[in-house]
Amino acid sequence: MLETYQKRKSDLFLVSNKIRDFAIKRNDKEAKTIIEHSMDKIQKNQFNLVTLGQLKRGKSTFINSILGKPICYTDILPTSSSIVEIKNSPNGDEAIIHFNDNTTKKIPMAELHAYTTAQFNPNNEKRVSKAEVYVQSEYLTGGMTLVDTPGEGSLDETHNAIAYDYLPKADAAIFLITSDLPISSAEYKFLQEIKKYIHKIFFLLNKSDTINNTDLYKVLQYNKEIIENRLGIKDAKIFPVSAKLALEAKLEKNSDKLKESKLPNFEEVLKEFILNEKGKVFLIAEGKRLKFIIDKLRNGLKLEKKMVNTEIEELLKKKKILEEEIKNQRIEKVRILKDVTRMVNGLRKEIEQRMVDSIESKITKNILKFKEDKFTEINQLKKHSDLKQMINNLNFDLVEATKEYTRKWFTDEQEDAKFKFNTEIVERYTSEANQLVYKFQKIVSQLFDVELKEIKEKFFEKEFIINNFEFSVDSKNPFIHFAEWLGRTFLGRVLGSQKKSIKSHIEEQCNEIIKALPEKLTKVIYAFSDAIHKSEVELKSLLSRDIEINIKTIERILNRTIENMKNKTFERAENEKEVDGLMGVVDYFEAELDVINEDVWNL
Ligand SMILES: Nc1nc2c(ncn2[C@@H]2O[C@H](COP(=O)(O)OP(=O)(O)OP(=O)(O)O)[C@@H](O)[C@H]2O)c(=O)[nH]1
Ligand SMILES: [Mg+2]
Repeated sequence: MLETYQKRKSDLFLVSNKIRDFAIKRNDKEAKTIIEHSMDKIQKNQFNLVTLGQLKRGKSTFINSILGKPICYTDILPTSSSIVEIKNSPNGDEAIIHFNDNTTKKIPMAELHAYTTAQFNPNNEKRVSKAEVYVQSEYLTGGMTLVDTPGEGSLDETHNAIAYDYLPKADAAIFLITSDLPISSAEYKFLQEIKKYIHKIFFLLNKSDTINNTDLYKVLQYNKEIIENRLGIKDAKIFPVSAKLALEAKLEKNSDKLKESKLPNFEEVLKEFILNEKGKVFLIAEGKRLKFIIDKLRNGLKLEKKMVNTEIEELLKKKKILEEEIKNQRIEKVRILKDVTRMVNGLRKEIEQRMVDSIESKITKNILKFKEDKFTEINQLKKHSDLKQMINNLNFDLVEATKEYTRKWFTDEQEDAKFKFNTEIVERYTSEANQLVYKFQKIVSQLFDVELKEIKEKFFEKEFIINNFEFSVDSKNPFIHFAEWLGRTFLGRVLGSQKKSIKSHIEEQCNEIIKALPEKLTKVIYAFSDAIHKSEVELKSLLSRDIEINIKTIERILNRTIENMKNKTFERAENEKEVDGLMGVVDYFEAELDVINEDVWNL
């Protein structure tokens, strides 16, 4: 399936390329710009799938197992010391080293380890910033980049920073833990960080060959519980694998061993993900855009054919009429853009105010309820040991609960803002801009007595989100020393008085958080308002572009025809034949595109 998807993508790229050449030949700058933008997107449909984890979990081995060959250096000692980006190459293997001073150097693959490992490049004395490796693999076609990172938790602090710095560039992560150790607190902390940047995380329980199935199951359940309940990653899928066995199996072409490595189970899910979450939706959108360009090109040719058959005096007269309408169009365009600004400003004010107002009902109230629930729980506790256990989790629970309420507050507001922005602004002004475009087309249609296809393109679909929204709560844990104190003194104390001091501690913590909320959330509110403003700018530029493209396309065809006619060698019949020929070419492009679009739907 993945191969078919890659094939469709490259088909789409090839058709785009042909249409672009056509647009260039026709001197159609507007069509050329839209197609190039689209081609750029198809080509750059880059997806960075990054392996992450503490040191020695088998990240590099895993990458090799996926590729089926030993590309990344692996060792029993801390190894990987820089980022290695692995990309597709149809022309065999090669590697490019990037240095801190922005220079690059091509090297044979066999020398990769000399630049990217702590053993052969200690303290990064060669000043490497990253390595790019080109190999052929079905996973890497169509913009997929696999990224190997240095393990987190190395004594060499620079290694840790390298992996952290890469997080904003990652689209999805494969997080490796191992079967022989339950998730550690360092892993937990690293994951909390990763979660802020990366929406999709796959968990691999590597080295499954080192323990028996009963133990494997135990570790799996334990880790799942932590990832889901403590980290709040719902329905976490953890795949037990043995990267080592899988690599051996692929090299030996041993299918039983490959099955034993359990890698194929994960590969299936990974392929499905690449295809569905990234691919299909994207290809459908780009296919639609190309169809839209084809309609535009055909309209232009129809118009040109009519113009060729009109006398020059007549054409000049019509040009005058059009120029008048162009003036009107531009006045209307400015009016639409101004209206958008005014409406969005209003919406932003409304949303900012509402977000401030709802902190009380959506967050503060819930924190107070959390407090009351804890109090009830404490009142019911009968044993010192239960109390102690509860305190151990208290800080964590409070912080997580606050984050949850805040997240809910934010997503509610975001949903609402998105709805209002899309219905009250995007839809309304897209429709106004569309009408303006149609009006012009209609005038042209009537003026030249030619039927033009109405191009119904929804200009803009808005998804504004502030990326990686995360509300942080200070992680200082006042309950830890409290728990210690309790451990030392509970023998001599009465349970009741301990409960009382714990309650007042909770009270204090909750109050502190509630007090800090407005200031902390102001930043979130402004960032959100800013994201809406960015969407406004984007919307205006699209509306303006589409109105202008419509005007300019028709102006260009008209001017070119008039220029041609002034030329002594102008032959009406000759010109008409040429336009007919071009129309045939456009029909052919369309047929080709229809086949691809249908295949994409059926993927
Ligand atoms: N038994 C077993 N050993 C494995 C497996 N995967 C990796 N190893 C071993 O674990 C060690 C570390 O593997 P690497 O791939 O270098 O680990 P890494 O996470 O890339 O390490 P750093 O880059 O230093 O963070 C090597 O000795 C591997 O052979 C596995 O599935 N089973
Ligand atoms: Mg490594």
